Formats: sequence, C-alpha cells, structure tokens
Amino acid sequence: MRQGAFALVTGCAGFVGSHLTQALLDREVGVAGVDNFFSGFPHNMEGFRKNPLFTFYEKSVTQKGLVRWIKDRHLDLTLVFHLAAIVSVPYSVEHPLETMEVNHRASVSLYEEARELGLKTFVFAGSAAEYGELDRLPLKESYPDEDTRHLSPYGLAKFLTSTHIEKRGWGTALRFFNIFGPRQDPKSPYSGVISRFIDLGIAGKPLTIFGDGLQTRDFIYVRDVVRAYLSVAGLAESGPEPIAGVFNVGTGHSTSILNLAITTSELTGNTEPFRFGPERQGDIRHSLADVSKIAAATGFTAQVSLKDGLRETIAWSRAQARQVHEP
Ligand code: UD2
Repeated sequence: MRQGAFALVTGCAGFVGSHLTQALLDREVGVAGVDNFFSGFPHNMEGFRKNPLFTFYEKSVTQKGLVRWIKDRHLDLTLVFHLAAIVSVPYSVEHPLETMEVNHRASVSLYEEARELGLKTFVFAGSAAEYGELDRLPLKESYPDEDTRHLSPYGLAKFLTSTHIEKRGWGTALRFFNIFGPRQDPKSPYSGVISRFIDLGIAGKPLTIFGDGLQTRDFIYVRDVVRAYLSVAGLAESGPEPIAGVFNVGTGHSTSILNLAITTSELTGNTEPFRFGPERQGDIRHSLADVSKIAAATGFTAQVSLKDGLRETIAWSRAQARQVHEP
C-alpha cells in the first residue's frame, strides 16, 4: 500500500465512484467504500469487491459521525472522496428538502469531521449546475455568488457546499461538467444524453433531440475525471500535494447535441433519422468550462477526445448487451 494512503470513497457503487475506487486500488491505496444503493448498483463494484485492499460498508452519508466511524476502523485513513449524492436534477426539484439534507447538510458535516480529524484532504463532487443561469462563457470558478439564480435545489445545494469548502481554505470542490463513460446508467428518463444516445444507437432506434440540437455541452470522459481526482488529492504520478479550493473539471471544448447525435449514430452504425422533441424545461443553452485554474494548480488537462471516449463507451455497452442476451 502507498505509504500513509487510505481513502474513504462515498458513492463507491456509483458511476464515477466505482471508477475512482478502482483507480485508487490500482495504485495500492486502500479504500473504505460507502454506498446505500440509492442510485448505485452492486454490479458496479464487481471489479474490486473482493480486493483485499477494499472494505465495503452499506450506509447512508446522512449518518452522523460517519468519518469518525470509518477512522476508528481504519486508523490510516487520510483522504476522503465524497461522491455520494442525490444525482438527479429533476428528483431534486421534487424533493428539495431531501436534496439539501444530503447534498449540503450531510456533505458539510462529513467535511467538518474530516477537517477536525486532521486528515490530508477532502474532495467534494460539485457540479456545473452550480453556475445556474450564468451564461458568460467559458465559465470561471469565480463567477457564481449569492445572487446567482440556481435552476434546481441540486445546483443550489452543491453550490452552498462548494462555497463552504472554499471559505474554509482546506479541501477541494470539483465542479464537473458533463461526465460520460462506461457504467453510466442509460435507463432512467433523466440519464445523461450520451448514455441514452448510445443505448438507442446500439438498439437501432431513433435518437430524440430536445429542441433544435444547437445547445452545447462540455463532455468529459470518466477516465479524465478520475485523473482530475487523483491530481487534486496529491496522488498523481507527478504533481503537487493536495490542493485547496474550487476547480472546474471539463475539457474546455464544447459540442452541440446535434453533432453528438451525428457522431454517435456514425459510431454505432445507426441509420434511423433523428426525432426532434420540445426543448426540455429548465435546460441551459450553452455550458463550457474554463479549465485554466486546475491546469495551473496541478497540470491537469483532459486527454481523451470525445470520439475516443464514445468508442470506448460503445464497446462497453455492446459487451453489456451481449451479457444480457447470452445466458
Ligand atoms: C447536466 C448534468 C446535471 C447537472 C446539469 C447542470 C448529466 C447527466 N447531467 O445536465 O446533473 O449537473 O448538467 O447544468 O451530466 N438531450 C437530448 N436528448 C436526450 C437527452 C438529452 O436532446 O435524449 C439534451 C438535453 O435537452 C440537454 C443536453 O442533451 O440540452 C444534455 O442533457 P443531459 O441531461 O445529458 O445533461 P445536462 O447538461 O442537462
């Protein structure tokens, strides 16, 4: 095990959490993983469930004193990666109090425990949703303030937690733009556009574009997201010790949804014409990260192109589909 490196990963059975856990274990960092399967799945942990460096606890992050509880069992705990959250924006609109409880109050409480215990760092999973209605592109970490109008309780709760961490001057909040890759669940109506387009593309069904398709997003592949996590936590091959503050994690390039639909159709061999539906309520028009702050602090830049990420995700989805069909 890396000397002195042991991490708590909340949301270890989720899409991003499972990739991060695997990457930590690959680097011989021990991991205590926590998940309550609210939106994660046991099968996401298949690759590491039996790894001797990994211990799983089925728990909610709303449990008071969770970091201390883990520290009592893993005395070498030094790092916390807090990914467990209410992840659906529409769910947050319907359940604002639950969202504030999990994505803000419980998150701040875990953060304060980690700080009081004198751990090395605490990394919080923030979101581009923290920018709310702001449309000065590219989006800089310094733009949102108390007057920013958030479009959902999800965005507000994440913003309040990131701001708390920034003001304390210890620990990191990462504002992720649109993450995609293997293990992103395509089945919910609120799933990310890429997981839906790939799922439909492989099935040879028409893709639905909401609005004119000229809205744009900054899509980042999950492997790059994991690299960003490692770089801010002081675990990159070359790079600084843990850094503090709020940082965007995106590619700094944007793509229109129409362009994405064309590329995904080409790569999946789907020839069905697109359907156009009404614009989705509450959608932002454009989203693009200014990525200079994290690059200056850690040297991190995204490396996987959209096309390569799509190819890898399609290959994974096809393998999944085969597993379902072959007994
Ligand atoms: C992303 C995040 C969300 C929040 C938000 C903040 C994901 C999955 N969601 O929402 O958690 O952080 O950013 O701004 O990363 N679309 C279609 N057809 C479909 C599905 C989607 O045209 O079948 C469009 C949709 O209307 C939108 C775009 O694709 O304009 C991206 O949609 P999304 O749900 O993947 O992500 P976004 O940016 O709304």
